[in-house]
Amino acid sequence: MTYSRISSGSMILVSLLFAATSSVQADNGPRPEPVETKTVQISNFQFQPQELTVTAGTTVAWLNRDQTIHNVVSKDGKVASPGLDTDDRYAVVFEHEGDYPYFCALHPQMTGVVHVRGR
Ligand SMILES: [Cu+2]
Repeated sequence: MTYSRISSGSMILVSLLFAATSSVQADNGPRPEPVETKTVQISNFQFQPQELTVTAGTTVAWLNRDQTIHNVVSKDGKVASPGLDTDDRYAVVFEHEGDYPYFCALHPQMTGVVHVRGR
């Protein structure tokens, strides 16, 4: 008796959760975000392009083309790659507008900036 009561209660809870999830999806509607990726090549101890302007929501990927390990870091911690070996890649999604200067901590003269603009 007690067991069957718990069981039916659980069923109702599951149904409510499912209904809530469904209605949230319906409210938002199918709106796939365009996923855009811009690549910054690291080559000859330089970020190329050194200055990059993207739309909010864009993924920026750094790709190390040098035979030297580099990394990509920013003072605000938004960008913080591990050491990138040759052909290693590191990507960050920039959701918010702003200017994001970054550099290579191993070669601090290597600098770059990502400008993120509104959609
Ligand atoms: Cu470097």
